[in-house]
Amino acid sequence: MDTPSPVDVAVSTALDKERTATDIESIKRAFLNNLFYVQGKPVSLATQHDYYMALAYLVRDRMLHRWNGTAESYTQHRARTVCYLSAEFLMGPHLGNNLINMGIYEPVRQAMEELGLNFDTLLAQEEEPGLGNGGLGRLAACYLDSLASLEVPSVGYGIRYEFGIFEQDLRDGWQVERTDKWLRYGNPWEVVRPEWSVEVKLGGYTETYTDDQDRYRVRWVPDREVLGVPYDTPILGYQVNTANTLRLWKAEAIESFDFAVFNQGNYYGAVEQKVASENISKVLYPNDEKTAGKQLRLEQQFFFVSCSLQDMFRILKGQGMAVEQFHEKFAIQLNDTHPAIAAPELMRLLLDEHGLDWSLAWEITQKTLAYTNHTLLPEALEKWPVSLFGQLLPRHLQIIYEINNRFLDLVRMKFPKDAARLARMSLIDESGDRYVRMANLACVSSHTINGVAALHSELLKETVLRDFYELFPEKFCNKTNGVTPRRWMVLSNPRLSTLITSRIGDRWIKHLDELKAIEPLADDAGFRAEWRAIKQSVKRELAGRIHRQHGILVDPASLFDVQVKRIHEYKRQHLNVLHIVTLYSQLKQNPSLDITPRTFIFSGKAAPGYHMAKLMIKLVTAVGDMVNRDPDLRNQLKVIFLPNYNVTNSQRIYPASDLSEQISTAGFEASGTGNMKFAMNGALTIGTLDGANVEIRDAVGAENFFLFGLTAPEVVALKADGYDPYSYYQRHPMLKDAIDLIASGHFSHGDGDLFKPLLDKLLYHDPFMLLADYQAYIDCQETVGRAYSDADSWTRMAILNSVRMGSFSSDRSIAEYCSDIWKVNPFPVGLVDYGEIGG
Ligand code: F55
Repeated sequence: MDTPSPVDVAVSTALDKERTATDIESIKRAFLNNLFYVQGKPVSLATQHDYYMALAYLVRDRMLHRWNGTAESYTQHRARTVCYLSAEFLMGPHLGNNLINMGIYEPVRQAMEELGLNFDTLLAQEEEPGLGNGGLGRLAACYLDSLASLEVPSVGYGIRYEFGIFEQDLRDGWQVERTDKWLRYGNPWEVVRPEWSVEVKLGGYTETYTDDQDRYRVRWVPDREVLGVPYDTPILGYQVNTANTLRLWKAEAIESFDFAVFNQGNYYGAVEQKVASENISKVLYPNDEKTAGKQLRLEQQFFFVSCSLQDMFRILKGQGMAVEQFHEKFAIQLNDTHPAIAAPELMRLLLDEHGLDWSLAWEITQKTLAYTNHTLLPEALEKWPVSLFGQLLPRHLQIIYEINNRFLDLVRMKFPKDAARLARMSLIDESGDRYVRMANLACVSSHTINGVAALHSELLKETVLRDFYELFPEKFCNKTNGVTPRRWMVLSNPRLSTLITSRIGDRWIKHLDELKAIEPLADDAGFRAEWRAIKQSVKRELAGRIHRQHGILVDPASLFDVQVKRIHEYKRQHLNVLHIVTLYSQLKQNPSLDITPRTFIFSGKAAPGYHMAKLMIKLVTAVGDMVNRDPDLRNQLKVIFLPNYNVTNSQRIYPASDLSEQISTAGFEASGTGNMKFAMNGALTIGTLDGANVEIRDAVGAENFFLFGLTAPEVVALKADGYDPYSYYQRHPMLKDAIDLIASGHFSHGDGDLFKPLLDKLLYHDPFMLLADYQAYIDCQETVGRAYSDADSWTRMAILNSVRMGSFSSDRSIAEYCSDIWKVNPFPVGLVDYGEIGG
């Protein structure tokens, strides 16, 4: 513990102990105080949301002690800091998570119940910050939790989108989007820091000049500037004093710029500029795994990167450190290429603003940056038209050209007379219209490049980044993804967590490997019965919700067969549908057939412009409409599409699942993280050898995993051979039946055209090889059905899945990033106990 300074003592006596106490009576008093004085409502007029706000503020008060102490301690000791740069942070609701990590979940629940309030209703009031599309954004959120829990100094830097990922409604079975107005009723978790605002330049031109030491210099003369205002959210570690920061930038107009126009008498022009500036942080682009290629998107990327780097220089200076020490103070991780503009921006700041020479600036840049790749899909590899890039960031384009010249010299030395290689590796694509290639830029500018699962990291080296691997083999490594057990077990599955803790204590929450100690209990009939009872009760709860919200009755004893994730052809939700239609046909042809009763649950958003994905949603809902109402099926099949998949809803789904669908075409899903959340909660996986499925299967045991389908090399080989999907349709009668039934209009009120685009693509192109994997999938699902009918053996497998998932904690991933990439150590924060000193 740090020795308290006189100021500490002075502050501590001024601190209000009412704002730190965590006993039940103090919590109740603080709650009623906040309701009255912060929320400004008497009890008689308060809504559930007012109660939520009063509660959130008392929790925030109790975090500030740690947050301030952490900031003070890092500053004092100039701690080496990880900066995680990400265009997305899919945090999910904060309240429950903060209560868990602070260790006050139970007293707070009790205090609320004693006041006659329903605690779960209060938790449900929070509008989740959905500032991400899916896996990549949620991974960033899990990593912040682990960084704080491992006591690693770190800042998450991103954009405070006014509108996060759209909300999804279903109308007539089709997706319709609504804007996500998450800030409508205020955000109690953030603190705005206007004093640390920074200015960001855009557009204009560059000019050269000689400085007072007669050195040749470049100056960027922008044609507009915007203000970046930081909004900070504390990120509490689990049962430690560390509270790190998520710093999100909001774009605002710079007053002086407004006034310039205003003074010319152009009032509307001034307001227009204000609107244009604020547009930068207005809305999250909803395209998962596909680049938009829009100028505003590049503006967003540059905006948050420039703000963040300028912030780092401010911190460096504030701690009395030299610009030359930048890479000693900070390790920057690029979450995919969205922040890759950090390379030329850091170079510009070092060269133009801080006067370093090229070689030192480049050394610092390379020693600071590391790059994580999240996808092999070509449509997700970012590239910007050179013309657009040069108009918005003229100085950066110059710097990129210079990086490229020097880099291509290196390539020429290592691979003489290899023009094709040079053209592939250039930072500029010149094969047609000219583009800046962001992945190439990230590879050249980083000291380390990683994939997110073992298979993915290997495929990166063999395919999209092969040339870079041949040039820089030492830069490449793997960091298999992980997820935080605090949110994905303790918070979302309290009953299962309590059962585990009752047997092995609670150390597993921080050391997930220790779940292994439960393994012998898989053979204990009593333990299995308890496990099963918990699964049943969680399934009953979800069934109740489905009934209340969608009017559909599902049997909690049926097999809950679940596929929840973004809707994408490579993830193959339509393969799942083909299985459902096959079962449906079999039951219709033989109504006395007994199958394992199943409830198929789907959830997920489609990118608004991705028509095929939207048609896939319509297909699921259309099949559900027929299946759910058909008395012939004797309730053996139900198909539900749960709208608006988000963190909040997913927390109710994973714990209630029996079967986890991880059925992407092998070689296409970089890792997957939902696969981990399911398995931790005791769902068995049906899956391909794709992404992290491979490692999950190794961990839980092949005998506890339902494997099917082509392997990644087989997918490549079959494609090279000239894959003919139509021949599979002709050769497999059940497949033909299923496709013909959909094509007949059976699920679309006789409209045989509705699903034609989807079916034609399967029959004549099938880039994701559903038809090749169909029979293996059907056969494997039959094995699943039989396995589920032996409840005891199923439960045994479920337990083994869960307790063997130790290495998929994001704590393991982050520990590896820290030691192998960031070279940063934990820095425990000793808290001055203000309460004690204050007496
Ligand atoms: C979002 C926007 C663009 Cl322009 C491109 C990609 C994305 C995006 O959300 N990608 C994404 O989520 N990728 C996923 O990352 C996860 C975390 O590493 C992986 O588990 C998953 O396999 C991968 O698809």
